[in-house]
Amino acid sequence: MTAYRKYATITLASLLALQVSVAQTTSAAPKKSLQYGAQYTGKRKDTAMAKFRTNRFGQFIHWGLYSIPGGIWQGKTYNYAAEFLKSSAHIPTSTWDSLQYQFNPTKFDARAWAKMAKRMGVKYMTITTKHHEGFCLWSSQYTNFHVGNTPFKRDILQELVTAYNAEGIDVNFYYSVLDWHHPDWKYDIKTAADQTQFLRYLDFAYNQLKELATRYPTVKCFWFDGTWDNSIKKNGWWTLEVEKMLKQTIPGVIVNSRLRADDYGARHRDSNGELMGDYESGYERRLPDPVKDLVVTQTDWEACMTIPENQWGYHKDWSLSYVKTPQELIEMLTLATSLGGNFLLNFGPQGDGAIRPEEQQIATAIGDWMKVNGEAIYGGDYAGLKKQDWGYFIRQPGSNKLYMVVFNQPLSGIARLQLSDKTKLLRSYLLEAPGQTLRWQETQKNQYNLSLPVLKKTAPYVIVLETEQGSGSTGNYQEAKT
Ligand code: H76
Repeated sequence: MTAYRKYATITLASLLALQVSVAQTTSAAPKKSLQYGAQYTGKRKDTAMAKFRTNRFGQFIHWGLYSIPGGIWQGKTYNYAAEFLKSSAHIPTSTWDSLQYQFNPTKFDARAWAKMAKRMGVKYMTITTKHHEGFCLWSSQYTNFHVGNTPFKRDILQELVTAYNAEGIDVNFYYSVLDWHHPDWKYDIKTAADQTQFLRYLDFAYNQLKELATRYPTVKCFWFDGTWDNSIKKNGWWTLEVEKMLKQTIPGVIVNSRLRADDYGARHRDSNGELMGDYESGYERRLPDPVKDLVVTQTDWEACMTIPENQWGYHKDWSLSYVKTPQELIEMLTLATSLGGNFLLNFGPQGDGAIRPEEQQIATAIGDWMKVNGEAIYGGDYAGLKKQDWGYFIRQPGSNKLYMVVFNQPLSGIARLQLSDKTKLLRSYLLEAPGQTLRWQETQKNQYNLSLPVLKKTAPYVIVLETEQGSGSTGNYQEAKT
């Protein structure tokens, strides 16, 4: 029996306790005393986290039994997320689970997937080891509901880890705590018997996570999902125990904020407002506002994004919602980088193991752009400057370069730059054509009009500003006297 179990009784008692204990500290705001809250404040400073942060661009992969029906059941198309088909079409668990015997993705080629990812320019890949349906992409010793018991038999997770790592791409594991297959899963805890049953589920999930961390030791991050139900909120102790166990098993491993709940059921941020886990993972199919949401720059964070509106698993019919263009996706990646966050772009491979042509085309288009402009993205960070009309500033820490990613080409051919009062402009050029220097003039204090290159193309482009920290202003402008 796992050692963490001792917390279970404490937690059951705290469930019933109505009184919230508040410990007064010497600081102005009273802090609640928490056993299961944030473990530290601010950003992690170790090299594993620095690697995660400099990766910036990742590939999300949703693959499971839901990839076989692809959003269509008994001739009827369901527009809701394809990986939710069991729920949307009210399919009984035993019927759904028998898809296991149809799972035979003969076109699956882990090396081809990894090559496509490499070409697209991602530095990490996050794979659904188990989604809400409960089906495992590895041969888990804790359930029979796994890929080893399909006609395909092969350990898909191992093949993916090997192939992606061989391309130099980090692999992260998505794990859904919510589980539609396991008989002991519960959405809420109302009685002691509920808790007893749910503890069996929590043991199962804990054991699976330990198994994943032990069997696939190169995993860099665990990406938890399906943790929003009351059952988990009432067992915040378990989320901390999982975080600790994973970190003990794999030094440096990263855990997203979505796993965590504290003593009072607060999620992502604890009852004192501190981020739990290592990075904020609440941005799903949306991005922070680059003007209003600057608070994101104070922690590490990652946004995950679908290509259609809300399809993660493979859906056969992409005509049912708006499908984002490569340029929109590149802008999202740039926006995320400019606010110090990562961008995780989702792919839903087909039930036969092939990747749909639309996704391949998007990957190619993004890869073409990244090949030329990736220097601005990888390792890029918040520049501490106001959002400007032409696009996004990105800072490269430890370098004297500021990058401008231009999405809105001014008709005037002139971009207005507001730099900080200590930034002196030395040289400016198009990233693609470093030999050709661009001209600028200071028009107000630390505000410059930069003459953009005349370009025939319509794609976003990057301008490099070589700078020096010192006195920013040239003084060559005249202020009005009023
Ligand atoms: C709701 C929900 C889940 N969270 C996203 C990241 C997908 O996995 C979706 O199925």
